[in-house]
Amino acid sequence: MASQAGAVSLNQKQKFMDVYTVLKSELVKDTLFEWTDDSRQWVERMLDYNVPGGKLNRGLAVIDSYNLLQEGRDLTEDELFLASVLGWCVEWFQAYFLVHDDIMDNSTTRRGQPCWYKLPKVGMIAVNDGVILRNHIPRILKKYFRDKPYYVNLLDVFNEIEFLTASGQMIDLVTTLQGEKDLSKYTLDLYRRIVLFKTSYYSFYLPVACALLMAGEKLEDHDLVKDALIKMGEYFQIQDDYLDCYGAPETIGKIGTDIEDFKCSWMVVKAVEKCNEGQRKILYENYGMENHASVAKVKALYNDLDLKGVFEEYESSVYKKLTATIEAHSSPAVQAVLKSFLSKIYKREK
Ligand code: DMA
Ligand code: MG
Ligand code: MG
Ligand code: MG
Repeated sequence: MASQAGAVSLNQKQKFMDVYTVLKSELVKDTLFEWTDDSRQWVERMLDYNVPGGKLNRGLAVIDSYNLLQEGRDLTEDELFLASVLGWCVEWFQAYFLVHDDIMDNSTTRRGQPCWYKLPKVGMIAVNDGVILRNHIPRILKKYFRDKPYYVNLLDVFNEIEFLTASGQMIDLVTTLQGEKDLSKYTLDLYRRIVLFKTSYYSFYLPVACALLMAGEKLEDHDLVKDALIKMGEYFQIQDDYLDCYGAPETIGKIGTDIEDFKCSWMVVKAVEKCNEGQRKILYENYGMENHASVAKVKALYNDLDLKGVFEEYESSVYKKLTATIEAHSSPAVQAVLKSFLSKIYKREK
């Protein structure tokens, strides 16, 4: 059962999906609430639409990391099930943030289908659905982990990372408030601060933190692992920003909105850094505009500045740096966890 770093078999994915089905059917029978056929159907449809349709990287990373931390020892069925449950908690967490993120970013598609709030029957009910998604996590954790010595630590890590992620979303959104529409505030420092909080903690640190807790470890003893994961999170969000502009919507499953939304994206940070006076004027006049012509002008400017080339250079240099950081790590198991993450995202196209 111990798998190669980075390799998740189809069988493993299917087993993981089976756990989703179990969790879903338990949640719609949760005796704390008085269910009707309608409410049960709503939640079931909402979960199927928003929880399992992504790449499942974060969820599977919990199992993969736990596995690697056991250094080749085969997992028991019980361990595999519990690690899968934690993996799904991370996926539920992500679904909650994405449902709200798409409303706030005014997005149209996600994972190759309309965003949940875009469905005519859903609309702003999606706000409450997000809250329900978030509240499913403590329901699941209580059922499976209440007697574990690390139960309170699990609850705590989800709470703290929710706080950090929501704070990151806040600065991501608040910096776009138009006012004087000042692009000069969009520096690499501001960018890093947004990304650290909105993406790195939940996407990279949370899955490994879950695995560490389940393995009986104290999170305070793993600050170096956390640092390495957070650096990878920054690389991951830079890829997300690059793909927002240059990714194929059929592949990434979503249509980019960063230019229209006046986002502090890595692309615009680099553009501000590289442009001359004339180009700066074009950028200021067209960034953050809804119309196609303005978006096209910004994209043409990105091409003129060769941001594709800048990105490719960044990608190969960050890969080398991350590899060196990982290899400096003392524990082979931890190295394997980190390498597995890096290999999954390096040169990703979706
Ligand atoms: C993603 O930022 C961050 C969270 C917490 C969902 P984003 O808006 O760039 O993500 P996406 O491109 O997937 O909408
Ligand atoms: Mg978004
Ligand atoms: Mg967003
Ligand atoms: Mg994005």
